[in-house]
Amino acid sequence: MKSDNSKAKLEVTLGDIANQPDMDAIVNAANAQLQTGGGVAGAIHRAAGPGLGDECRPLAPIKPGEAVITGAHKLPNKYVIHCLGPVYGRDKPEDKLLAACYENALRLADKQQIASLAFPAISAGAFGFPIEEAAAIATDAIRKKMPELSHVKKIRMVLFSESDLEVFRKQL
Ligand code: AR6
Repeated sequence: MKSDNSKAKLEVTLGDIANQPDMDAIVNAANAQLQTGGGVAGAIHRAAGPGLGDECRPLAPIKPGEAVITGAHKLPNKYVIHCLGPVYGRDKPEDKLLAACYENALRLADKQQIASLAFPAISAGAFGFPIEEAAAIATDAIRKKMPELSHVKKIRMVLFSESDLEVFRKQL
């Protein structure tokens, strides 16, 4: 499903964020230390190999809402943008911090002249965000940022289950 504006397009799909070979960059739902973990961070670091953790080490720690960019190592992409989402119920204001992840990732991508970027549902796993809230914040933040983007032409939300995909579809 696609939602158009004059410049960039937003689509949603079911899949694995570590297997998006047609995208220039993927976003990691990172931990503060930017190292491997469960969920998205585990999948990305496993596929990228240990070089990603090595490149990340001097960039850590990051704070909730922040984003940093690295190479993609053995992944089929050019870049990985690492975002630390807020922990639901702990990092406040969680809605603004989650929106900041999407805004900062898109700003970094555009600065790097990246044309296509895939996001997972940041904070909607181990960090406990209800998927409905996470989807509303993510799609709203992306849509607000889209008109400002010069280089990013394609934004993809990659969801890990049919039910999460359906929640995001309803937002579009
Ligand atoms: N591709 C796409 N989506 C995925 C994948 C995948 N391979 N794996 C899980 N998801 P999470 P968070 C979905 O926990 O909530 C880590 O351990 C998942 O179903 O990866 O931001 C880090 O080290 C959920 O909807 O990220 C951090 O400590 C969404 O991606 C912490 O978890 C995010 O789940 C970050 O927690």
